[in-house]
Amino acid sequence: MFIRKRRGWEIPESQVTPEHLAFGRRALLAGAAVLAAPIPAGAQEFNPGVRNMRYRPGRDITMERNATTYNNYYEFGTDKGIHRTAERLPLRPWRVKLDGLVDRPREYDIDELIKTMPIEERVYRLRCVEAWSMVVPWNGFPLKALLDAAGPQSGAKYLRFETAALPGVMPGLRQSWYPWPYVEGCTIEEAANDLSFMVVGAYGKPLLPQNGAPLRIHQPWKYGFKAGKSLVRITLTAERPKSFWEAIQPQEYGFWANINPEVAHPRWSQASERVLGTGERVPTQLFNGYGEFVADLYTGLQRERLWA
Ligand SMILES: Nc1nc2c(c(=O)[nH]1)N[C@H]1C(S)=C(S)[C@@H](COP(=O)(O)O)O[C@H]1N2
Ligand SMILES: [Mo]
Repeated sequence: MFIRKRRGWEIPESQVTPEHLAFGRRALLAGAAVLAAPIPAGAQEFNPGVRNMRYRPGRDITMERNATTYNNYYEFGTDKGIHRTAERLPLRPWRVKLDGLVDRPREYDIDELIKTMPIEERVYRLRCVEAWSMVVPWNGFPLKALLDAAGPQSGAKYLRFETAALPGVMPGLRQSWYPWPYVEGCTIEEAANDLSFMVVGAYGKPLLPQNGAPLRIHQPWKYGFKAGKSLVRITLTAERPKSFWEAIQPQEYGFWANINPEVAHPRWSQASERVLGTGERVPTQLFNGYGEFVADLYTGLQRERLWA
């Protein structure tokens, strides 16, 4: 018989207390601290969804500690250790605007949005343009479900993703030479591809600020910088949006930014990647190994600069 192990967030409070008592005084104090700590918004009833087995990472899942302490989130600072600073991000209330060329523009409360979307778990690889990578079990919903709710109009060709810019809590915004807010984009065909995933959790728990809480996108066949964190607005447009990195350094970072080991960054090779937490270097795969699902999107676009 398969006995499903209860995970931490599923244990009712009534069972937690005796458990801590059994471990003695130190554990009791730790337990008391946990019970007294404010419960993160949305955490009480977080639904991690069921793992979608269609997408297999072919590698071990990265340790949660690595995925949550080695981050790129320039609004909080340009080094990888921004997780402490990112705790300042106020996650509730949080509103996400869906507008532009859609039949049903709407401003969602994040918890309303999560309740109405089909939540599942996807174990995806993430490959940063800086040549490191990780494998994360994300919880979220297909972007396609949100598109369907919005009703794209026939003129809608692109999606523009705008992320939060809160000067009071994001020290990085003082670096005023950067074109804040962080904006990303993709075509409507890419957005409708089943791999395009809106992330609200990771490792079965609500997403942490450093990973882009409460809502970020992930398109695993593209370099990580396409994955806008802490989204506040999604706009359907007729024109191709200009992304943050494209605005800063167009020779190095393009709109499409599909992963290709044979196309080097102007300053380094993309042939291999360092796997976080393992000390391993592995070859990078075309489309990060997701070609069977996405290569079709790019037929007839050979004249475009498809690779970062
Ligand atoms: N708003 C915002 N989103 C962002 C970034 C950022 O600096 N700001 N960095 C990007 C980059 S370069 C990467 S590799 C991924 C990293 O996601 P992770 O920290 O969850 O691994 O987030 C992307 N999304
Ligand atoms: Mo990145």
